[in-house]
Amino acid sequence: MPQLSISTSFDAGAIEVVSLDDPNDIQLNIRPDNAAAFAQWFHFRLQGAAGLPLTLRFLNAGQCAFPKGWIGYRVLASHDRQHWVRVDTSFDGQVLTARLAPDTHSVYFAYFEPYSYERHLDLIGSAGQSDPVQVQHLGATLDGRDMTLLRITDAASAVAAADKRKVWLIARQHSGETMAEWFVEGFLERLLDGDDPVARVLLARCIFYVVPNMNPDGAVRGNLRTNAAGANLNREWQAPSLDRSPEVWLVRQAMQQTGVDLCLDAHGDESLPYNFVAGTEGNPGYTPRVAALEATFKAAWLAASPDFQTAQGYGRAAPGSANLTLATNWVGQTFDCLAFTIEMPFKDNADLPDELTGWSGERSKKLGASVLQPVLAVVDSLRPAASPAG
Ligand code: GEM
Ligand code: ZN
Repeated sequence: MPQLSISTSFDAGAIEVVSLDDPNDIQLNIRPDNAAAFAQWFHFRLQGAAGLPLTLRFLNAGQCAFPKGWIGYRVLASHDRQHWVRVDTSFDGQVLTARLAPDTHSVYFAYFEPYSYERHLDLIGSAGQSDPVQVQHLGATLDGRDMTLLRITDAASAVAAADKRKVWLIARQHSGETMAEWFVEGFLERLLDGDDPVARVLLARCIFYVVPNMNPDGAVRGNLRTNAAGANLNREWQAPSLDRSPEVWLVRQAMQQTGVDLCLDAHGDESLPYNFVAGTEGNPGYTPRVAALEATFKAAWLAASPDFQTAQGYGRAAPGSANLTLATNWVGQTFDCLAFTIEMPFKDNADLPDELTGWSGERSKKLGASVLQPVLAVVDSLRPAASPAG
């Protein structure tokens, strides 16, 4: 009988092994976040199975945080940790089953294409080499990791800093939504491309504030949704605390220092196989001005990327019903500004599926690059024109 082994001792490693005795019936459980009940993220390495027909059964899939997320979902696998492909997967309402015959004795599995902390540090390192970028330290997380903010603008622009629009992009409050940090990577690559005319115009008219990873502790711990203390950061924005949600506390403090004219909060959605946005229509302070900006932004994104759509999403919130503990709602309400939650799928874009990869890191990067177009479409109307003096 072949000697199989499973390991998770690496960045975002997470699985519980029930039985490895039979390659055709590998039994696993998806484990919860370290200090919260949310369970959906998995990432592990299987060794010793080259050429064997494998069946992996995730026994507790039906009890995970988002069981509907398994309907139409396909597990990701990689031999080299760089290239990830979808494998044959089924879900019977309780058990998620994946079947494959790996080519090599080492194969990784993950809920979505991982984005490692080392890659996060490399992203900051490479961005910091560009003239428009200032790398700023906001403070430490509970596990002692850096909360890093990138301040990005063309300092030589004729537009005075005080007149530049403050555009915030935060990502990965929910650490298992790794597509969010892939999105930021693509956004930054285009924004820092000196040959890109849209990027050049935006850097002249805006100051961008980018937080590539809002939840580095949860990311390394292999949490789906929460930080080291078990806090769902996207429910902490009304009253963050340094001892439970320092990540939000530090970013909120920075926003209050800089001001916000547009805020984008990048996430992933377990169930809906689409890219979409959720706005602030449920906020008590929602106005026709913000509604018009939302329409312009969405129309421009539709024109810029066939991977974006507005037909599917969370639906409109009733007036005044918004939960102001969510980043997008709190920022929109506090700064009377345009603010969106951006959602990408763990599954695929059902309107434009890719049989081999489904939704992927690379496609998230392309979507992140495309969002510069809707930002350009609204940048000159984010605030009402100043009335003439006198
Ligand atoms: C979501 S944001 C929830 C927004 N819901 C509606 N109806 N606008 C969350 O935090 O639960 C973001 C995410 O995790 O993807
Ligand atoms: Zn999220």
